[in-house]
Amino acid sequence: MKIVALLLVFLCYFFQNFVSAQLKIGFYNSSCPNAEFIVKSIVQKRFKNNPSITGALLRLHFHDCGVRGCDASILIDSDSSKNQISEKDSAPNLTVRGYELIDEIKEKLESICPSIVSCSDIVTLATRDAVALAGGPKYTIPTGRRDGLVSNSSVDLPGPTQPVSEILKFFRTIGLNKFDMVTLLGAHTVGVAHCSFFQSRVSDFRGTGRPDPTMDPELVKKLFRLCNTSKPATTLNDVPRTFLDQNTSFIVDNQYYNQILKKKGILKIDQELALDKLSAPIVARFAKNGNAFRKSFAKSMVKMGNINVLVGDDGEIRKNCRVFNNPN
Ligand code: HEM
Ligand SMILES: *[C@@H]1O[C@H](CO)[C@@H](O)[C@H](O)[C@H]1NC(C)=O
Ligand SMILES: *[C@@H]1O[C@H](CO)[C@@H](O)[C@H](O)[C@H]1NC(C)=O
Ligand SMILES: *[C@@H]1O[C@H](CO)[C@@H](O)[C@H](O)[C@H]1NC(C)=O
Ligand SMILES: *[C@@H]1O[C@H](CO)[C@@H](O)[C@H](O)[C@H]1NC(C)=O
Ligand SMILES: CC(=O)N[C@H]1CO[C@H](CO)[C@@H](O)[C@@H]1O
Repeated sequence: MKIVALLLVFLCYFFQNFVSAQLKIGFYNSSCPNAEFIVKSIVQKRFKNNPSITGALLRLHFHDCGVRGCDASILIDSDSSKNQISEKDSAPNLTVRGYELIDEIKEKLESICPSIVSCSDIVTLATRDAVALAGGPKYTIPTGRRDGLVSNSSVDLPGPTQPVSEILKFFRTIGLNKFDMVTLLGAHTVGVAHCSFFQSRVSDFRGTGRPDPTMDPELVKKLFRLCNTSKPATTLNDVPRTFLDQNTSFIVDNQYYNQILKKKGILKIDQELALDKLSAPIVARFAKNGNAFRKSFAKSMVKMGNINVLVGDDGEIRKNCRVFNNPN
């Protein structure tokens, strides 16, 4: 009897450890009860001043989760003294923004519950809150992510001129399917793109000397004028930019799908999504049915936020999101 009881206690102990080593809704309920509230209030304050933060966070979150999983690897600063180039300084991460907001939230959380809330959870929660503020779906998201110990500049995110089938291959490698792909590209319902990513579509498309025939001619004219500036840009951030969703540019809604059906996709991949037979039926459905998009978006965002997360004793809880606790 005694042995059986002991065994049971032992098993329960193991089971509990196993169960706790995963993401949970309200992971910080007792360790930092105000964590989610604090994230939300700081995002709210920023959103009031500058609603473009939703686009910034959505892209930041995707670029984090799309490389090594959602582990805040994108937040690490390069260390030039040691010649260490981190993920944020790799080519696909150019113009990713929102880092200072994450710093602000982290600083506040460290002051009330030091070393408890991970940077990867902050990015995930802040993105969730910014989506809701921009009129998108509200959803609960499990927490308990831990921060990674590696940030490498050799990053393999696909570019905007790759065909839908190639983009889909990438999504599959990170555990997402075709529906997730079409849904998550709907994040281009907010945010901006710089001329460097679409200029060839409006001037010299694939060496033809003409614009991309799949773009609305009025939009071609507008973007041509926008990008044909005489001012030389010194950094990529000086390059002119335009809204990815030309109609409801600050609202997380299904207008993106309606715009691409009107040939008003900005990036090649946006337009291709409406044209490729792999994705066109889903695009048509979301364009008609805003509610279907909202439900799908919440679901796929939760799924994206779960990619290769570190839990339990893996990784660490960074004190400063830009540096590892023990850099070397
Ligand atoms: C793999 C397919 C994707 C490609 C090729 C792609 C490509 C791009 C490019 C080239 C830009 C413009 C960047 C700039 O000019 O600064 C952009 C912006 C953006 N992307 Fe994507 N993207 C993809 C998937 C996603 C996903 C899955 C999300 C989020 C769930 C996302 C969210 C955004 C947002 C919100 C912006 C605007 C950023 C801002 O306002 O600063 N993208 N994307
Ligand atoms: C935290 O609280 C919420 C709301 O009361 C509850 O749904 C959730 O299960 C709790 N999570 C944990 C890990 O205690
Ligand atoms: C970064 O990635 C490259 C290519 O995959 C690899 O050769 C290199 O060792 C990695 N660096 C670190 C610090 O992990
Ligand atoms: C581009 O801009 C320059 C001046 O900045 C102007 O002279 C030129 O005509 C423009 N090109 C076109 C095709 O509009
Ligand atoms: C812009 O979006 C609104 C609201 O979603 C829609 O009713 C309208 O038709 C759209 N306008 C254009 C020009 O696409
Ligand atoms: C190579 C490069 O220009 N990387 C940029 C990546 O993003 C950071 C933060 O915005 C920039 O400071 C880097 O210059």
